[in-house]
Amino acid sequence: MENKAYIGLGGNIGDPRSAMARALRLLNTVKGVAVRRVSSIYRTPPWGKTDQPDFLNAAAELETTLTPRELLDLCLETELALKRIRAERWGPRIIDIDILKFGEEAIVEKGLEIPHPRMLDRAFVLLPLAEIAPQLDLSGDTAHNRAMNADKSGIEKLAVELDWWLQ
Ligand code: GSY
Repeated sequence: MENKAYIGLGGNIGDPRSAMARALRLLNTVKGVAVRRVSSIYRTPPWGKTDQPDFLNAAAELETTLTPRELLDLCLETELALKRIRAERWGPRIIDIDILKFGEEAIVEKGLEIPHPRMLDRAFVLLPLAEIAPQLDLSGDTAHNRAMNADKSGIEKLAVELDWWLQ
């Protein structure tokens, strides 16, 4: 069965724009996964550990026949393929790929929580997500409303696109 899933992408080391584009290309090559919509890129101040470079963030809509766990494994494999090393928990990273929503599923398992438990208070997730799915329900309110009410200080929508389909 096809499900609609939303992922958040981000990074703040090296060339995060290129890493996010490569990640989407890799995901799109997998049988049972199709990238349907991709947001603009946002430059966002670091959240949590603040003494690190700004991040670039984006969101994408996927259609998939994978299970949530299979999609999670695929996201982790894709991070590894892009040489992500999981070092410091809130520290700098080449690429981060998080499942934000997966159909109407609510899952709390070891290593897999959907909807993403921390997205509602993070403008760097909500802004790109609301751009591609304004009416998406996020715990009883739309992504659009959640993004409108989020603290957007320091966030800038970039004029350049995430040209993920280009080689
Ligand atoms: O949770 C994803 C990694 N991350 C980010 C991020 O993607 N963007 C911003 N602005 N801050 C972040 N802090 C962490 S950890």
